[in-house]
Order: sequence, then structure tokens, then C-alpha cells
Amino acid sequence: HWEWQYLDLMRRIWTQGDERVDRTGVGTRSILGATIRFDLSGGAMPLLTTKRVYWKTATREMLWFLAGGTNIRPLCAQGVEIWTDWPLDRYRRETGEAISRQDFSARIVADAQFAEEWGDLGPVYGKQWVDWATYEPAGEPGLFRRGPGINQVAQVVESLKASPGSRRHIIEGWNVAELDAMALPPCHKTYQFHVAEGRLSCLLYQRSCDLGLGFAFNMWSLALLTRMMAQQCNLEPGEAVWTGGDVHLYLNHAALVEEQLSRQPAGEARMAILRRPDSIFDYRIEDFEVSGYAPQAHIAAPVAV
Ligand code: UFP
Repeated sequence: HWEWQYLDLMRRIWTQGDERVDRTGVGTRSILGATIRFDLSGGAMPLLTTKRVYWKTATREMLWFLAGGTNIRPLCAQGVEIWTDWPLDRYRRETGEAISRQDFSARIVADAQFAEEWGDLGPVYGKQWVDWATYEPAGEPGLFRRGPGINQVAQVVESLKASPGSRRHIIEGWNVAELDAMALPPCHKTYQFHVAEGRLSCLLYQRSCDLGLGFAFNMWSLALLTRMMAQQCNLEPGEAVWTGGDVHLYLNHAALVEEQLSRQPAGEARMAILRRPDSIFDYRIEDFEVSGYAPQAHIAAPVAV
């Protein structure tokens, strides 16, 4: 079962990882460099079975990336709160108001102007993926103006169709000049697509991975993006290859690690895409149907912000 790759990695990091104080102050055990591969043939999807993974949440996030989203408002409106803590922290800091997360999220949804002022995350994934900023000379030496944004996702669809054998099918989130303006610099920063024998594979390079919580989402999203791209390019799904840089377990995830390592993976989830949208930007949440997913119970664990 593919999931042993994950469980083995978890065990290895927990027992052998280098222990350090990380940015969040929680502390981690960490290793550098790991790869997990998954074969997407026949509609199979890499959903962990040793705990429940909320794939719809990750799917809504992926559709928000593709829509160029950088404001949490559309996510909050769908009950997706995975990005809410960053704007919430800023709001509390700058106003001194002790608002609850729930009230903050509700206000973001109810009040468009409030959302515009407080809900933006800066130029995170969505912006870089579909509207990477360019600059062009504006007449006088040393003076530049905004050029047209670059849609990397659309360009990769085109390059996959025009020259499948290319080694340049890349979607990059790591815009060095804009890192400071982002709520969180991209974790799943580079996606590279590869075509072989009519099958589309994708390798993700994730610079930093919270193996206890983040990985399950990131692996799903990698496979989901590969499936959508394959459908748009009339290719069969190939492999999802996940590569982590700093792969770590938070020290306050001991209960999760112990529980999950006591479980055995079983079964395999599949996903059908019910429709072929006109473009990579036209998918909706209703287009995805998961079957055969019978995971063991969800394991709650604290998120380090
Ligand atoms: N993290 C993930 N996956 C993600 C994401 C964040 O694992 O998609 F957005 C985790 C990795 C790390 C933290 O524990 O969030 C980001 O912190 P840093 O920027 O210091 O690496």
C-alpha cells in the first residue's frame, strides 16, 4: 500500500529527526529531503486511509488558487477556514479587538469592504500562478510600469499540448521579490509536469512540510491538479511525485504520531471528474466525485501558525 511510504517517513522523522526550535516556537523534529510516489492510474487518488482527510476543503482551496484568489472571503463563504488565522492575527494586532475567529470570518463574508481591508493575504499562490507581475520600461531611464501579468497555469496547458516532451512545464510560486508581502511564503512552491507514453505526471517540490497535518492536503492537491491538467490536455493521469525539503513533525503532535503509527492502511480512494470543463479555470466543486474512501477516524492536532 502506497501509504506505508508516509507512515515509514513519519516513524523515521519522529525517531531520527533533528530536534530544534522552529519559527513558530513549537519545536519540530526535521529531516531534509524525502520523496513519496503515487500512481494515479484508473482514477486512484492519494487520500490517507489511516485518518480522515477532508478532501473537499483542499479541493476548494485548489479552485481558489486557479481563480487567482488571494483574499480569504470566498473560502470563508464556503466554510473553509484554513487561511483565516493569518488575517485574524493581523486584525487583532492592529485594532486590539479581541474578536473570535468565527465572528471575524462571518464579518469577512458579510461585509465586502471589510474583507477588502482585512481579508487579503498578499500575493500568495493564486496571484503568482495566474497573474505573476511583470514590469516594462515607462519611457524615462530607470522608470518602469506594470506590464501584463503572466498566467503560468494557462501557459503550462499550452506547452503540454504544443510540446509534451518539454522539460520546462513549470508552475512556480516562489517569487523572490514578493515574498515579504505574502502572509506565508509558498510551501508547495514548484510543480513540474512531465509527459511519457500519453500519461501526465507531476512532481511537486515542497520546501517545508508539516508531515502530521499539511502533507495529507498537499498530496491530494498535487494529484487533483495533475488530474485536471491531464483532462484538459487529453492525457491519461500518470504519477504524482511528492518531494519535501524540510519535512518535519511538530513536537506537540506526539499523540497524532502515536495513534497514526498504530494504524494499518487499507483500501483505495478513487475520483471521477464528472464533466470536462472548457478550461483549467472552469472546474467547480461539484465536478469531483470520490468513491471507495473509507478512512479510519479523523485525528485532531494543533496547527502551528
Ligand atoms: N505547511 C504545510 N503545507 C502547506 C502550508 C504550510 O505543510 O501547504 F501552507 C506547513 C509547513 C510548516 C509551516 O510547518 O506550515 C510553514 O512554516 P514555514 O514558512 O516557517 O516553513
